[in-house]
Order: sequence, then structure tokens, then C-alpha cells
Amino acid sequence: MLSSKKTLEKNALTIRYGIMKAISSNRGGHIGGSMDLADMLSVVYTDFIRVNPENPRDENRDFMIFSKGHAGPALYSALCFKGFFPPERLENLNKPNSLLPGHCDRNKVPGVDATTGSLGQGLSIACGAAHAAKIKGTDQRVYCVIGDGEAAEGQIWEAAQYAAHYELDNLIAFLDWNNKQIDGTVDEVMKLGDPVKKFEAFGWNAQLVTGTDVIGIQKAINSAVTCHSKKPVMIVLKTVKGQGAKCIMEMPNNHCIALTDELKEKVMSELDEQAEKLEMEVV
Ligand SMILES: Cc1ncc(C[n+]2csc(CCOP(=O)(O)OP(=O)(O)O)c2C)c(N)n1
Ligand SMILES: [Mg+2]
Repeated sequence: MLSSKKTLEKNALTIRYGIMKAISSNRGGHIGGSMDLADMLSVVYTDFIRVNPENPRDENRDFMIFSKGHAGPALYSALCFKGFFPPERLENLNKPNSLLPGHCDRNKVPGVDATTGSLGQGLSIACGAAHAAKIKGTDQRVYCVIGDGEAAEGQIWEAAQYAAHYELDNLIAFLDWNNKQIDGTVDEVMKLGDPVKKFEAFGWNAQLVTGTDVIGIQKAINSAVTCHSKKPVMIVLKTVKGQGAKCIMEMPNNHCIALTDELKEKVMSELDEQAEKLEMEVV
């Protein structure tokens, strides 16, 4: 049975608290592009992805390929929520010899399926995993997350063509359409145009969903996993970089920031307000 809106919103908030735990332990980090993925991660890790925290490399697991690897804190927080490791580990982000490097690292963090950070590569890795499942005849699914700035990389479009050619309908990708990258807006740096039309033109089933609409995201994933259209699926998330904390959303440059005590307090009080509205106990 699929979860209620309230459950998904509570879990998204738990993931945002975890992101804050990680980033504040390092007194800064990639906050904008991590916060805006919390709602999607809540839906995927609550209702859909078949993974086993007791056996992170289970041969029959679904995969999560986080191609925008700088958003490691978001994935780590979701993995912690799912039970892959205890919350204390989130307080180790990016420390020397850390078991929680800033960018996603499959060799150090249980539940991470690909080491990423050099943008543009993850969709190809996801294609390989999805194609392998097809060849083996398993029902494994591969989830993948790419950024809109990242979509300036040519390799993304090579992978998009590959996924359509090999009819990888077990590949469900998300594009974080926040119109921001490291150096400014995506429109300024490298226009993307309409990603839904673009992926459709590449032979994908693509649809637009508001990035905070947990039920919209749930419906989109559910239709991707239930209908076998022989096409890969792109769910374009219309997000605001930093969403979930107004004071971060409103910062012109919120890509990778120093988190002062004052800013941390502002974010935490916004999250606490949301927790109160959701009647959620914060531990
Ligand atoms: C190949 C490569 N080029 C450049 C970078 C530097 N870089 C890190 S994050 C980033 C912006 C990515 O933008 P986007 O995909 O929109 O992610 P968001 O900032 O929205 O999280 C860039 C250019 C990189 N990591 N890899
Ligand atoms: Mg972006």
C-alpha cells in the first residue's frame, strides 16, 4: 500500500533534518541542491525502492544512482532514514578520512551504488545497471538523479539515446529542474529549454511534477513501475534550489555555503515550525 501525504511529508522533513545534521557538522556544504531532493527521496525510500539495509549489496536490489554527486548529504540522509547506518554517522561529513565523503562514494557509504561528483556520468551508469537487469531477466529497477546544470554534459544525451534504444523501461530518472547551477542560473550558463519535450524527443516517457508535491511524485513513480511501456521514464521535478527552508531558497547563491550559527538557527527554526504543523515529534 502506498503511503499518505502526511507520512511522505514527515519523512521528507526527517530527511531535511538529516541533511542539516550532516552539513552543520561540516559547518557548510552543498545545501541548495540537497534540500530540493528531500521530497522525491522521501517517496522513493518510503514507498518504492527495494533495498535491504542488512545487505546493501544484495544482488537483487534496486539501484539508486545519484549522478549529481555533490548532493551526497541528501542521499546519505535518506539512507540513514532507511536504516543503512545510525544518525551519528551523518555528523562525520567531509572530515579527514571520513566514512561520509561530501560527494557520493560507493566504497565508503553503504547503500550508495555509484561514486559520483564528476558530473554527466551517472545516467550512463544507470543505463548499464538497467540493461544488465534486462539481460539477466530480473525485475530490478534503477533510479537515477541528474541536475539541470549537469544536463549541459554531452554524455547525458548519449545515455538518453542509449536508454531509449535498449527500451530500458526499468530506468526511472529524475531531473532536478531548479534552474540553478554553480555559477548562476541554467538559463545564463547553458540553456536547457524544456526538458520534458527534450526527453520525449529522445524517446522517453517524460512528465513534469512539482518537486514538493509528494503525491504527484508518488503517482508518477507508481505509473512508471506499473506500466511497461518499453520506454525509460524521466520525471522532471520542478524545484526551487534549497526548497524546504525559505532562508536558503532566497539566497542568490545557495550552491555550497558556509553555515554560520545564525543561519543554522534560522533553518532549524523553519524545520521545527513544519514539524509542529505536521504534529511530528523531533528527536
Ligand atoms: C564534469 C564536472 N564539471 C564541473 C563540475 C563542477 N560543478 C559541481 S556542481 C556544479 C553545478 C551542477 O548544477 P546542477 O546539475 O544544476 O546541480 P544543482 O546545483 O542544481 O544541485 C558544477 C558545474 C563537476 N562537478 N563536474
Ligand atoms: Mg540545478
